[in-house]
Amino acid sequence: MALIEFNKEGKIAIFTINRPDALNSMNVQAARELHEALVAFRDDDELWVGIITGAGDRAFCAGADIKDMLPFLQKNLPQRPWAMPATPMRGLELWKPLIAAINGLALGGGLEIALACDIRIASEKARLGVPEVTLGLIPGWGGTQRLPRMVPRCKAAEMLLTGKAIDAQEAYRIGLVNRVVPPEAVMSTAMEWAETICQAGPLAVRAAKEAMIRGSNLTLEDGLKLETDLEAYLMSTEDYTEGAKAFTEKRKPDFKAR
Ligand code: DAK
Repeated sequence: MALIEFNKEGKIAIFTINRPDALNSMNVQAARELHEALVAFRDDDELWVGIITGAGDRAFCAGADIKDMLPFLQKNLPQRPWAMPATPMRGLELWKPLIAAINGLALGGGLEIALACDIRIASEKARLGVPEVTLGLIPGWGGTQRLPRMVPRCKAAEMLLTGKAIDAQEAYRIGLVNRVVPPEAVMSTAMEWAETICQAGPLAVRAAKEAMIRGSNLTLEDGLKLETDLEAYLMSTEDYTEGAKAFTEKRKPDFKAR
């Protein structure tokens, strides 16, 4: 049985972490499967947007599997960091957009998966936190870096230093999630957002994500240069020709990701 289910609905890829008995915590095998599924998504021209969610109604993901992944990391870090499969959390560049459909607990590595997504839809029942310090560790899939870049620094410090989880409303209030919806609406809301993104030019969507993410590490001047380069590239695409033509012809564009 796959630990990461990979389903396709039109242009949308749905990845489901499938270890509900262990609150969808990520063991090494699940991390490998997530790597493989996301690489397949990246390389499939027919897939434009991805959604990551968790199986069952309790958890999105309760983090790294403490009994499996943490011993593996203890053995391999720091000499063999590459032993850990590359994912968008660390090591895998992915410009196609990802939506986290947070159907329940998002803790530790689970919250870090959500932080590596671009849009986060949370269930009213979700709780989000980085409890690693309570284990004597710090987050290792980017939590110490992405969280303070995403929410006010004092809230990031509160979460990272106490390890205490916050509820979905608090996560919304501090800008950690885009929407909070009833549990039964999490997946349908994520699908609606994905479908909306699929209406836009896919190459433009990817360029917007790339500009945003790479730009956040650049000076404003270098970021503006990156933006110009990406814009020049987009202007050379068939999709832009189609987008502008569709506007003048007062019809919906038929984008092809070319
Ligand atoms: N790992 C392994 N098993 C887990 C788990 C986890 N993270 N979370 C839950 N489970 C398992 C429980 O062991 C239990 O299994 P059985 O005993 O039934 O076999 C089952 O899921 C149900 O959980 P509970 O019985 O504990 O359920 P409760 O409702 O009582 O409690 C809970 C729910 C979420 C409060 C509790 O399960 C809990 O505290 N879980 C641990 C949460 C946590 O500490 N997460 C952070 C893990 S550390 C790195 C990359 C990533 C990371 C680090 C480095 N590098 C690339 C360097 C990430 C680190 C982490 O995420």
